[in-house]
Amino acid sequence: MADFYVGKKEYFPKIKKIKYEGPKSDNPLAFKYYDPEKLVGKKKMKDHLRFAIAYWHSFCADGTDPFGQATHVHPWTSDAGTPMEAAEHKLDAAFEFFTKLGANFYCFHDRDLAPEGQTPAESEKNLVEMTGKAKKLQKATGVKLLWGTANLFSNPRYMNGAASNPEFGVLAVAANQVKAAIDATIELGGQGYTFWGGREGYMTLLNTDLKREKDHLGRFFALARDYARKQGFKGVFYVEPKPMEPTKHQYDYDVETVALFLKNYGLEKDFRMNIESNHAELAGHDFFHELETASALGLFGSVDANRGDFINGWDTDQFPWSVYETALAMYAILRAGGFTTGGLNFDAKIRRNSVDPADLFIAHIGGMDTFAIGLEVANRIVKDGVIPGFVKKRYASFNTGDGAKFEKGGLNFTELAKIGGEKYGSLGISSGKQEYLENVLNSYLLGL
Ligand code: XLS
Ligand code: NI
Ligand code: NI
Repeated sequence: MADFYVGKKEYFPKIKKIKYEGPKSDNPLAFKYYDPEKLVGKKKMKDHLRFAIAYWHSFCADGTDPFGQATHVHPWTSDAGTPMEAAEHKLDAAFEFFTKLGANFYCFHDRDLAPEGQTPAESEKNLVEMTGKAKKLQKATGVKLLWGTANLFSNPRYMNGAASNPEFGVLAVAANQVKAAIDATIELGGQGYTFWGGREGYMTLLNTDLKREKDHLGRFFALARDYARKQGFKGVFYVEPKPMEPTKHQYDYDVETVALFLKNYGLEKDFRMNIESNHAELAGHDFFHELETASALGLFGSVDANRGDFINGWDTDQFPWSVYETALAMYAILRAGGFTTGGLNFDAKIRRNSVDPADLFIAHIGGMDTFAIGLEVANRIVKDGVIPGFVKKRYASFNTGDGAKFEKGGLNFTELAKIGGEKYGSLGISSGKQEYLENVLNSYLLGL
């Protein structure tokens, strides 16, 4: 990876390459725990964590919220010029940021990278042009595309959904857009392509044919997959579950719901989950639960790394900060075999009132350190073996004898019930040891 990239203009002139300085450093612009080259188990930290930057939050958002105007005045957007020139400035700023921070990957929506034109053809032309420029910068810096996606929720035409829109024409326009976004992803060597169903859901069932909409969504995914494969796409498709917001109910509700959806429409071989911490919470789960569930179903893929707020019930998209959450998440990820095509994409935004240019760096540094701590703790959980060992022992009665027979399908229900009758009275009562296990986790965390 190039030390850092500076285009025609340096957008963060006061910030140099971010370095690892260790836990004793008080430099807000240094890593305290994320040491990219450090070996954790068999892999380097950077290869375990595969950090990616979300183009939309970091380079397109401007602090606007439903109650107020922009607060982040980015030099790359305020620089005068045509929309395409502005897109180029943004691209320069983004690659300067990726390389100064030392993030090896990024993710984008088509509309983040290139402005929408007057017609689908013009939009595609813009995207092709910007893809060419991004490809050059990827080559110059070594930064890679983790995944691409299409923004099928901002334009008013998608107000009733895109692939689940009640009007066929809108669905077809969405296909036109996704085709171009897939082409761009392939051109940039993207390792994945993501579908997040922003408005694929409903506001009220009074006006909705739920079955037809789901069928359309399933067919749309299958057609997009077939197209991408035909074009030579070797990466993974992700669905990113989220239960609501902006719709009242989103069809990609949570991991279990999406798993069934994928199976119903024959998508389970090509699709995996992109799990976002904040979305898990909105679905009434925690991050650990969603990761474990995906892993149990063989559908773990990638992660949108952020966090919600325990009090607020919306997608606050804050930067990861809870080391408990990241420790458990990394434990689930290690057990799932780690990332292959996926990674940790910071789908997180600095607060509206974080207006110093350095804040974008500080936020990501904090998120990266928080995940580095999580990785170290998860590695200790695995290495020390107390927690996984306890879990293994807890199920030991299924390892031999009738328990093993049951697992292998060697008992019918009458036989099983008969054993139950015989075993009654000789049952062991064993502790679940939750508090003990929580204390063990604490000892790893605090003993770092
Ligand atoms: C919104 C989603 C979105 C996806 C990409 O809540 O997290 O940002 O990650 O479309
Ligand atoms: Ni996301
Ligand atoms: Ni989100």
